[in-house]
Amino acid sequence: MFSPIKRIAAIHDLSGYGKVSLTAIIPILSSMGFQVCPLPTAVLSSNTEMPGFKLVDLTDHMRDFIEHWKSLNLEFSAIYSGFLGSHRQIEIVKDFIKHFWHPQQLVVVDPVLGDDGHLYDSMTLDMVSEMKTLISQADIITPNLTEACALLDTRYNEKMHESELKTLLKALSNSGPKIVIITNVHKSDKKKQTFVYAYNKSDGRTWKVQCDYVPAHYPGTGDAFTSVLTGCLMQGDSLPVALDRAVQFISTAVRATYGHTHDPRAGIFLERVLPNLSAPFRPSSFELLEQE
Ligand code: PXL
Repeated sequence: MFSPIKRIAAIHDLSGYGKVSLTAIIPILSSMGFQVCPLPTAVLSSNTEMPGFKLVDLTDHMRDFIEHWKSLNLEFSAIYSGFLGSHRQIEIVKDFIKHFWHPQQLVVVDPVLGDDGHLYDSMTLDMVSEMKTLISQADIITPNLTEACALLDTRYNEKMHESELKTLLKALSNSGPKIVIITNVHKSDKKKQTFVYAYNKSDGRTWKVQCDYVPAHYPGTGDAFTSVLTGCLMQGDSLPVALDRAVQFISTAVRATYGHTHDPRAGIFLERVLPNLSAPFRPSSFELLEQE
């Protein structure tokens, strides 16, 4: 079915409070000019960092929803998945991509599995194996360092040397994705800096972008980062420009939130910075590391 607006299937949970998943993804990609079609995996009262959250799992309804979309002959310019709650949900996403895939499409998989060297409590080794097969169907993946190591069965080391990071990037791209982006990387010599590394298999170039350090953790910044990155690439930006715009957006959002007296578990004040997505781009920190 023809659409004058590019459509994105977003397979994520909907958390009523605390800016994560669909409540971050929809406003970001809508304000960048895309029509987001959410396929919710679960509905939660809040993100899982808020104590006492309530959850309704929608796994049993996802296939029915997908059948309806098939009957409408929907086409998507992008498919974007994030946190998935079970082995079955990962299988459903794999089947979704197989059915709705077409050559001009961008398939973005954020393989949410863990952070800081540990898998999240809800993740099983079985889900890690299933995630390995899901990333093989993606064009772009955005693991953090913990997830990159888990997907490659490599020991996590918080302060990896740049040469080891390049090995991880290439090993992950060998499993399928054209673009591999590893977020949240700390450097051994500079404690208070984090970086994003990216490898583009199509031109053999590796990029590094430096992120501002703020001593606070806000859930949902990964979802916001991958959403801005996806939107920028779909708007026609090059990979380094898309990375730079996404990093700058998150950094501004975190700074806009940090000065307030605010429970960080509730996430960033996204609405304060959404208009920045329409601002002219000013390159800041991207750096070419290597070209094969
Ligand atoms: O991707 C972040 C995320 C997604 N979904 C839920 C979450 C979080 C982070 O806390 O709680 C339900």
